[in-house]
Amino acid sequence: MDEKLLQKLDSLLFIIFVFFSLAMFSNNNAYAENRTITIPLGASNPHFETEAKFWYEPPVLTINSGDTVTWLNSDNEIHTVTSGKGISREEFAQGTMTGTSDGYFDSGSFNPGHSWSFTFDKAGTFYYFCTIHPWMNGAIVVSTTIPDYATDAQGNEIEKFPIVKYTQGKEVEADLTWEPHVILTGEQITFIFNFYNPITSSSLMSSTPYRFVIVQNGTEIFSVDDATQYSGGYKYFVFENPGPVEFKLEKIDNTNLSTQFSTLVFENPSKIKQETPIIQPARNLALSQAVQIVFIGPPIAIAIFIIIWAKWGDKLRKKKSH
Ligand SMILES: [Cu+2]
Repeated sequence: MDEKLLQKLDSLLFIIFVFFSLAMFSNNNAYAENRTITIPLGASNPHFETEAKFWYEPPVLTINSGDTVTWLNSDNEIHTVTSGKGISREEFAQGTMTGTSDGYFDSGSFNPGHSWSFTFDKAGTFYYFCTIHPWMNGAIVVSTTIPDYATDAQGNEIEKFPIVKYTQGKEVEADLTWEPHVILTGEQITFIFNFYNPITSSSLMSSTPYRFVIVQNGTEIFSVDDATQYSGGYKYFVFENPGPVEFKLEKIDNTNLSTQFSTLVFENPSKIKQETPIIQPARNLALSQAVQIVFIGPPIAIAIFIIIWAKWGDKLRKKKSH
């Protein structure tokens, strides 16, 4: 092979390599991420002279549902990460020394150099503070991305409804569909199913007994014994909580035959607490900016004036002397 061809092959391989790396990278983004918040040096100091810009850095972190946040204590004091509302600096000045925890999460005390993690599976805005230094405030904003297609509990797209499944020994074919396909909390979902004989493809005789069960996060949340009418049946259900769910059709025809299906339930965006958290800075940054304008502004203006004067003034003077 001549050298030019080899070079072309090389660049082609490189392009393929880059393409696959990018594809893998974007794939990774579809899954839960790990995010870090640092408790900086000086975070325990409630006064303006602390070197910490914020008690928790970043003070407001936006993540996706399923992401894990790790708080790293880089200060030289013990701290906590406790959900709820701490106190403002004004309240601190007035002598208030306790925040109000809401019980969602609590790290307990953790030492300098140590960290604590929490996985957020609920969407919403969650404030937190340090119970030892309650002026330390932070917030996590958890958003949910709702796909426009249904998936199974593992996140694989369900390409066709009804979903066709068989009992273990292929004795019965069970077809299940639900509407709407993407399930949101608080919305009525209609389940429709039919039983068939897989060999003859004909419907099972009418009035086939079955049990319809819904399991969410390992807990049975709905169960009903019924019998089909004209080989099929339907059920309604409203989900209260987001998370993976399993639908089971059991005891088909009073036997141990069963099939199961799975999907994800998403938090209804209309029910998510939408709030833009405002966290006070540790240092009074507004003041220091004002100081910068007063003390740095005029000297810069004077310097610019001198430079212009030196350049143009010189020329003007030369012109006059000619
Ligand atoms: Cu603290």
